[in-house]
Amino acid sequence: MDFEEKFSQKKRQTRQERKLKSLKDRSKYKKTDQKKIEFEAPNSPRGRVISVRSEGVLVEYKNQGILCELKGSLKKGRSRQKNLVCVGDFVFFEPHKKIIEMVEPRSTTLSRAEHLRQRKEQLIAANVDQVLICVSVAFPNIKPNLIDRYIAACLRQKMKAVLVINKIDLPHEQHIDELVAVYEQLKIPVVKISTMTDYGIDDLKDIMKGHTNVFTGQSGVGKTSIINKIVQGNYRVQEVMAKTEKGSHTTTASLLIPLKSGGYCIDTPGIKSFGLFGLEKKEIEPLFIEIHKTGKKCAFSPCSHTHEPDCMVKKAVEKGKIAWTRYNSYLSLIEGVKQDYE
Ligand SMILES: Nc1nc2c(ncn2[C@@H]2O[C@H](COP(=O)(O)OP(=O)(O)O)[C@@H](O)[C@H]2O)c(=O)[nH]1
Ligand SMILES: [Mg+2]
Ligand SMILES: [Zn+2]
Repeated sequence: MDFEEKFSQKKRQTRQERKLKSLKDRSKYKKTDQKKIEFEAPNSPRGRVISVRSEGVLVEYKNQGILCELKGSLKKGRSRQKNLVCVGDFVFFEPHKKIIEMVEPRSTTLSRAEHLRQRKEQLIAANVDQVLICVSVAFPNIKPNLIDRYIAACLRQKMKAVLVINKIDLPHEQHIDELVAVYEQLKIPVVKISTMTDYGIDDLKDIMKGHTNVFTGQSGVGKTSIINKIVQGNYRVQEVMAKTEKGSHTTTASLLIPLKSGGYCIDTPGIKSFGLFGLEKKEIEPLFIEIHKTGKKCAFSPCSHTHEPDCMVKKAVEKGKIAWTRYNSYLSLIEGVKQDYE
């Protein structure tokens, strides 16, 4: 076979490969199409929920905010959710009566449960692809347990997690670098910022670009202040009360705000606790990727990494290879499930 022949054979091959690939791609499209038509979209306009208020549901449609009511029959349906509609939802509404007829199936949800026994799930935001887990170096202090629960929730829903460490301008006692190393090892992007000095704000803007981002974290960490910086907005920031050094809840309802660079961000009220709704014991370990990986080498299988002998996870924690804060967070979820299911 001379060079010419070889060359044309190669060309044919790649052409065939390409054809095969496009065929495969097309079948993929078909699947998603099928997924999309699993629900029957009404002929009415489709908007996105900006905020849920006591007066009604504010829906964005063609750059306008329309205050809608929820259709009565939607309210009657049995639901495992405490709230039927939440920020980020895509909804179909009747434009004259301004009534929401249908909530589009959600691609992702950020939700919480007060505790695992709670029957209803509280939806925080829907159709979000990136969760910005906000903490501050001081006032309030960092709670690794809360960070890890958010990360677990992100993995469960296949949303991206980003750790945002705010108030870097303040003197801080906590070992921030250690914390950063723990999460960077887990391949979670970490950004250190300050809304006071603007440190890191541009990096955060880049990370947010094109995504539907939700800001979560304790009250007082600076979520609303960060959003004000990013969108040059003027949303109400809380005053820190001198006595308790804790803020009052200023952000009372979640709010969806469009970004100039494309995408959205959602502000949420601070929460005190974050439980994963309907979490089962067997789900927990894979949500802690380093524990899951190390756990494959344990003597017992399955190993809960709590009391079993020759547990490689416990050994790794003792050696400092797995952060004890992460192990603690894992234990706290296991403990929570135990109380409720055993
Ligand atoms: N020192 C410092 N204070 C900040 C920073 N960002 C926000 N704050 C303050 O933190 C408090 C809480 O802010 P807020 O945005 O309401 O927090 P949220 O409850 O998470 O929305 C306010 O008093 C802000 O002025 C920062 O980068 N550095
Ligand atoms: Mg706020
Ligand atoms: Zn083990």
